[in-house]
Amino acid sequence: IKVESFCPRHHIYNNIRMESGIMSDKLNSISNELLNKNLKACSNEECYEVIKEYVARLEALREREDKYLQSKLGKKLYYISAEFLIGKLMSNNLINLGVYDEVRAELEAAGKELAQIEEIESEASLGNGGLGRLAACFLDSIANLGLNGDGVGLNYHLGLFRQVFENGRQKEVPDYWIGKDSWLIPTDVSYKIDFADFSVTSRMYDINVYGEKTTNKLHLFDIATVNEAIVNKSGIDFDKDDIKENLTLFLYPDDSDEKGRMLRIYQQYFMVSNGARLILDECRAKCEQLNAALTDGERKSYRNLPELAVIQINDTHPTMIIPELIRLLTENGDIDGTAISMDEAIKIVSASCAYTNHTILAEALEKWPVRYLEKCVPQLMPVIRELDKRVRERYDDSSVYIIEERDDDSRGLVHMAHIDIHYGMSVNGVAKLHTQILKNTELNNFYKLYPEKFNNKTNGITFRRWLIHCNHELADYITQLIGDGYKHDADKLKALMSYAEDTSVIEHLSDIKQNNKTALAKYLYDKQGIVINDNSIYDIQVKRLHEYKRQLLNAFSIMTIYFRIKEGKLPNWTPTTFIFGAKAAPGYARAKAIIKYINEIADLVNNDPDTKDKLKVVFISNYNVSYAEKIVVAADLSEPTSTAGLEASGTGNMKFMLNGALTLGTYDGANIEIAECAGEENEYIFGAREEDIERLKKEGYDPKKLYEANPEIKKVVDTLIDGTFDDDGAQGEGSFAELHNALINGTSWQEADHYFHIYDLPLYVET
Ligand code: 26Q
Repeated sequence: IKVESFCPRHHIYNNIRMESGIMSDKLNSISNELLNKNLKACSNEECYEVIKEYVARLEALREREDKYLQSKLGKKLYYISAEFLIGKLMSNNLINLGVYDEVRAELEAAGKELAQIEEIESEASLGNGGLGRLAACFLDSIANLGLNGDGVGLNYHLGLFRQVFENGRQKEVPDYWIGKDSWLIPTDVSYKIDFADFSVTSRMYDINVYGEKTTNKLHLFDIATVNEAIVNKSGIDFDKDDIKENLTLFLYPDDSDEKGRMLRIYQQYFMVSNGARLILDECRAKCEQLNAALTDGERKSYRNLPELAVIQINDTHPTMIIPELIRLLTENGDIDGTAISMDEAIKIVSASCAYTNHTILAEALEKWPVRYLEKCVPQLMPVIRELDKRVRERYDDSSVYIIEERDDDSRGLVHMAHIDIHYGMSVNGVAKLHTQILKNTELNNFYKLYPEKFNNKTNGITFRRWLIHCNHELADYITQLIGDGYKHDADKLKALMSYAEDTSVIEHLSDIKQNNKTALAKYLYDKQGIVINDNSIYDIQVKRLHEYKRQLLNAFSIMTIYFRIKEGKLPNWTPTTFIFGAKAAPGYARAKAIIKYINEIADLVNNDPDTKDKLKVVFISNYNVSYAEKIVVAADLSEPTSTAGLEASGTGNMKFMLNGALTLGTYDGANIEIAECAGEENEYIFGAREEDIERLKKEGYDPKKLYEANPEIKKVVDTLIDGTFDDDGAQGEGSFAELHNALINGTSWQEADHYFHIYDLPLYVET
């Protein structure tokens, strides 16, 4: 039976599922069995263990509907990705298994709080940002749609670095996440993977991905010889020499800046070679099962791979799976031992692979020196050369070749994306504008060759994590209003439109927002000792730190507001808390300078008696998925401010909008489609559009002129160099001066204000 409990503070009914009228006793019986004590007597750590065991038992007992068992024999998606930014899993697993309310109720009855128990779980930060989080969201959605699809990736021992601030500057510390609290399940699957001078033995670990009716897997490959002791204690440096010890030690913290290349190739090959073998083994197993009921002429084999598997290549990081599959098929032949020719292998693999592009930033497009590949994985080079040769035979245009000839010691560069486009069946961008740009400019030469391959798949987010899990109050209230069908069909949220003018509903929604704001204030205080006023507007920008995302624009705008308040020009200013969260790639000096600059601004405005009650700037350290879950629900304003044309999609923008924040952003990526869906009145669009940027570039953009003509801009931008802030004594030649120079004068390798901060600043401030 369903019981509703009324929560007077939140004026909300909570649905609690009870069985036979008595509170469920499932956790309690497990704790008695496992730990020999009542749930009440368990510590939070023990409760966590009990919940994990409960989930494992639910999984073991799950009824397998015939439909889903059948689908496992059919075509399967392999989403192969160097990153899966899955975050914490406990609560999501409970939600997806449909037992969240029941577990929470039993814990509450035993005097335990689920939120406290969540703190026990270490977060799996196996991704840098959007690309890795997208992969994790897709896995959740695939499972919940009841589709047959698994993830394939690497089991990094250390996730993305943990960020701490020292004197306002980012410092990276290692993030060990694997412990007894992790959801990894060792499997028997193991392969011998060959590199040029040595081999390693892999082991596959699985993480279950629960859908409403089916369970899929995230397969993460690892080796037993990784040595965590080689990590330099004071930071994230480690001994790069012995691949056997460091192969899966670290997730590369480079979000588009190139670094640590050789090891990156070892990692990529290790991932794809394991993935390719797993895919072929599963294909063989399916063929054997299917063939039992088929006659001679109908028998399935590797030649039927495109009917049985589709391999989605998440950016170019797993691209080597194409030559690796071709190599395995041509070297080992078909299931029955018959030979597979190069022509046939290319045809089979090309019809099975699809590629997603996530960026047009030139520095993020992978090009590997032939010399590196020859040194790490020489077995792939003959295949890559063959693929290149075929392209050269068919096309004159050297811009579409796979191997770019060079006169240096690289012996040529392999353009990974070119392999995907020529030898895959689909190329997709991640938002309408991004796909348009791929077709019309960035990949236009390829679009002309293969128009039929290009398509758009605008990104999305899983509602289960980004609404139901992170905003229980809102989810419960929506359920009260429109039922819970939206939990598996997001379109059903449209039913809320009938309440658009209902003031009591609107009031209730703002009460929920207020509760989330208060909860965030408390969390920030408990976690980082930060005090914020929960009656202020929360204006939030959380994402990786990158010049194109333009956190610096936000910083300049805050300084503009600061000066205007000081000059008495903003008498009716509503107190606002600006919250930043962002990690910078460790080698990305400018991004790190921007973090320091924002921390300096915080120091200034938070302590100035003229502004401290009106402006508060907070840079939370170590922004990650768990933080995001608490932040997006509390935001009044979201700030996706990228230079138009450069944010392929963005997905944070969707999380904020879903949880009722307004948006102040550029006409870029998925912001455009969000405005189309949610109404332009809910999205405050500012600044140059993509076509304006193109025009400005053609006409010749001169930021120095704009800066000199506008005293307010000049004053703000000059805070980088005029002594307003301490750049650790480096005045005039430190990291702030470098930022200033890059904006106003440019450098030998980049024109001034490459990301159009100065042009957009007044438009942004006004909006
Ligand atoms: C490349 C070479 C060597 C080492 C690292 C890398 C590397 C690592 C991570 C390159 C790129 C990334 C991550 C890219 C990323 O997160 N892109 C984002 O993808 C999202 C999902 O599609 C989009 O919403 C964002 O707009 C896009 O920036």
